[in-house]
Amino acid sequence: MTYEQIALATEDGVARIVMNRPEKLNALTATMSDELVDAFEKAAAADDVRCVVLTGEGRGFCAGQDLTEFADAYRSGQRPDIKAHLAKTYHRLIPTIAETRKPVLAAVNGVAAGAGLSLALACDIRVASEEARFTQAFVKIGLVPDSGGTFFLPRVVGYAKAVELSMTGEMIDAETARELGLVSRVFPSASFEPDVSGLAGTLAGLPTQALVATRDLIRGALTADLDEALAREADAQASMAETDDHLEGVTAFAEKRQPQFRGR
Ligand code: LHQ
Repeated sequence: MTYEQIALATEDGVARIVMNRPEKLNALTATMSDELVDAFEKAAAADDVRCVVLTGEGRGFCAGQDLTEFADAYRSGQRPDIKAHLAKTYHRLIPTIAETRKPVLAAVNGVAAGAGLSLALACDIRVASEEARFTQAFVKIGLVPDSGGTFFLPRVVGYAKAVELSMTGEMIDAETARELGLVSRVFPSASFEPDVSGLAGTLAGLPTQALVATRDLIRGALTADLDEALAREADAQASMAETDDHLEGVTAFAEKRQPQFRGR
């Protein structure tokens, strides 16, 4: 697939997926959604990719659904078939991101609104530029959060803040997002790209299978009881014990050197 609205480039084990409609703050079209699914699938399948970064070109991360996509229907007094649209777009894209078998880092360079915020929430780790802003914009157009917005946000910031942010649609800045745990780190805008590359490079150098299994376990444990969680940990640990990276980790420790993990 050739891309019109995104870009994908891989360097030093990091696949960088860039939403690229800067003049519209990277608002999501059906085309962009298809392209993002394709890019995440490609990055997940590539042996040389050990970390995926999702970011936006220009001053926006992603302004959510492109509201002009349905303009004709609204103008003619009809209503778009949103259920069909969700099935075609976000219900493929969000699980694809969330289930990528590589660590996924959202590098939120600018405003993230509505489904744009949901994209970031579906990633494993979120970092922001100090210029980033965040809003559950859905309520402002009389909609409920979709694209996983009701699933991930309470898991990330807790029930009370998730309800408040979703009901008010309040725009919050990067520092507030960090205080809420919505993003892990805020980087100065001047050093945003190198700071993101540094973190992505660190993730790409870690034992990839263990990172993905860790995410799976933590996500699963949110709805498991303790016995189930312990049983899943034991199964996953038995699998990790078979990996080359585990052997490398314990060997490097014994030899008092830095491990060279290969993601195998
Ligand atoms: C946009 C958009 C946009 C098109 C900025 N679309 N052009 C799922 C299924 C079905 C239906 C609906 O929704 C969903 C899920 C959702 O995502 S619902 C939420 C959709 N998103 C929004 O409601 C956010 C709308 N945008 C905004 O509120 C503002 O643009 C924000 C707060 C994001 C940024 O404000 P500013 O920094 O002041 O920028 P701006 O408003 O001037 O936008 C710059 C340009 O981007 C502008 O175009 P123009 O040609 O006038 O320069 C905007 O029209 C365009 N743009 N968001 N979602």
